[in-house]
Amino acid sequence: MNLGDTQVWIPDPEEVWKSAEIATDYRVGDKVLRLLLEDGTELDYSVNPESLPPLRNPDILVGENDLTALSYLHEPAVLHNLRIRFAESKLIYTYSGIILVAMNPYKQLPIYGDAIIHAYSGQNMGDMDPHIFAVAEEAYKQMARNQSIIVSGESGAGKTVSARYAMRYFATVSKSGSNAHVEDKVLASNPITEAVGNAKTTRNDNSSRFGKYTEISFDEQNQIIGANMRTYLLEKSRVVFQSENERNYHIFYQLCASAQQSEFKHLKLGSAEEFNYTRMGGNTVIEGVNDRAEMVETQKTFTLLGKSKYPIRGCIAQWLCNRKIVTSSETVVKPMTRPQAVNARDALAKKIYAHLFDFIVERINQALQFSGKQHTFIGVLDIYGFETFDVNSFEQFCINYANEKLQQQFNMHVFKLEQEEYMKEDIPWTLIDFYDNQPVIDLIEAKMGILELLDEECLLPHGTDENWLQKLYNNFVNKNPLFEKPRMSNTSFVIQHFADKVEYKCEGFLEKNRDTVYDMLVEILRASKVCKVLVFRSSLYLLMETLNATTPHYVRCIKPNDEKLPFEFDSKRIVQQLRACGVLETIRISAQSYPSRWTYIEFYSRYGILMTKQELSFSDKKEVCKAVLHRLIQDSNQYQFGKTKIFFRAGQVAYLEKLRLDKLRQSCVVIQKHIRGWL
Ligand code: AD9
Ligand code: MG
Repeated sequence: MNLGDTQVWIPDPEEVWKSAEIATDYRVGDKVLRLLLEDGTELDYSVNPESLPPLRNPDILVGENDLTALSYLHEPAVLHNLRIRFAESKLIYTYSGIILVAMNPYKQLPIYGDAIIHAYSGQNMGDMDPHIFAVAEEAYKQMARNQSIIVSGESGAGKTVSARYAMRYFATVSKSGSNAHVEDKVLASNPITEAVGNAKTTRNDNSSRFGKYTEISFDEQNQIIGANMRTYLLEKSRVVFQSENERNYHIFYQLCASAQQSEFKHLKLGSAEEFNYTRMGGNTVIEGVNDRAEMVETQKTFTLLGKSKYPIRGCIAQWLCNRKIVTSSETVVKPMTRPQAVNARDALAKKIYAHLFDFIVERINQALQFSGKQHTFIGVLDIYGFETFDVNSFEQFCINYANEKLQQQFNMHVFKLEQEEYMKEDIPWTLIDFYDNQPVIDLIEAKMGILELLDEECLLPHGTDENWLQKLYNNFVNKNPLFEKPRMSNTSFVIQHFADKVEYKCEGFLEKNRDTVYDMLVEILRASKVCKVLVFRSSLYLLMETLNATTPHYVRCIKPNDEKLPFEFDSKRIVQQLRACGVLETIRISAQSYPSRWTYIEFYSRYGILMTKQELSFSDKKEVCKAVLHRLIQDSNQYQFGKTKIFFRAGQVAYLEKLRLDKLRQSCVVIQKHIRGWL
């Protein structure tokens, strides 16, 4: 085989993949390739004779707006295509089959105005450039059934911004004269929850410290009638502790910045620099953000949601309460040690804040309640993606567990349904060994799994993090391949998640788990005497149930660099995220699959014009379809005949369409000739 001049990709420590050209003839069985690199240097590259480096796509395909349309489908092809679109053409959206990949541009782009919304409204996804509005339109169009838009990605990748745009799309396209304000109210829920649930972190100045699922309700005319919101896992520790260069929740700074305003004077607040809880991170301001002006906005949205239903003063009294606790640390009563008192104070502050947060969400839900009949809903899920830090604790464990569940749902939707359909249709097709993450979910949630052991330990009067960890070691080390004990540590454990291995420190698991379950536990124990433990798990379970009953649409946000630089493409960071979010899995399956499917009836009606008299003489329509395809497409690997459908490989339907169009044109010419003859 002569592969001279062929373009390939080879691994590179900096760029992940770099382009090279095979410089000399390559013969099958050779172990070394002479490569010509882009900088003009030559390189002898050892290869496994059976597998050459991944091949480059022809230039004509580069820049495709759907990654699954590439001819060679592999990681370097995907990365290169995204680089060309993002870094060169400044296009932030790309499809990967059913996923919308959204790269954060870190720059305001003129692509979100009402005119653009109207341009997408009513259009087909395939006819328009990839966009969050195209995904929103797709969900809107399919509203005969409940829909969901699942937005995920790591911190700062653009989830909240994407979710906001999707919601704005619905509000704009469904605007009616009669119920005009309801859309605005639905949108107003965003700034309020952001004021109380978002904070500056080192990764994102406006980082959501909770997960949010907003269900927008529509009536039979597809008009918004209201909404309902569920929140998950608010980060309570932030109320009492912030790392360097991070802040507490925005609302504290907004209130402090507005301390001198008449409506807040009675709170006797001072500057954020004065309070331990707000100055701990070392910097109380965010560049480019005016907290006082933000407070005005927050107030405006409170008002929009209906002042009477929204006792803003009542809420602020609660904030005040929070302040008072802060100062009480100096006047702690004697019998407690100072650390104990500090702990008690912090625990109370966290509890109050969590209650307040829930209270606000509840009030927003009340304000968005609808009276009419809901026909369908579109749910928008904005939830943190998979997380792995240097030190991972209970919070990361919960987040990653939630992501395992979401990934499984995604797998179910894309891969399993896909494969099941081939099987149902009796198509000879090898099962693709996609990653099924059920085993890791079992490790976490099955009987005697990590969570059950944690709950048990929490119920013991002298339960400790260490005892619990010891039980994990006893139960899983060398027994479950997804669980490991780190060699150098007796205080942590490692889980092999779908995206990566993560080491969790056991410290604080019991307390934090108790914190989430305790109130509910007591209630349940009281009510039923049955020790059935709920955590976060029950709300996660409910969320999964809800999502499973909808048609899902996936948006995967990618953070292109850690420096927040506009249109800067950091290959390493991007590949890491593509691997973690399932994009590369979809690519792999697309490469082996049949993207177009037609029932025999559909095919027969559409392509009747291509059938010969002899083919049409068969009484069985299926036989007609088979005969015509055998004649028109020589390579029988390009299609498969199922029980009820014909499956086509990429490009085949386009080819048939072209034949059909040519035939129609010919027929037109013939008809015109006849007409002329008559005249
Ligand atoms: V976190 O997990 O809540 O910490 P998100 O939600 O993924 O995170 P967010 O949507 O808040 O990230 O985006 C971070 C910042 O990126 C925004 O504040 C914007 O400055 C920037 N961003 C994100 N998407 C876009 C966009 N489509 N256009 C312009 C964007 N800027
Ligand atoms: Mg966010």
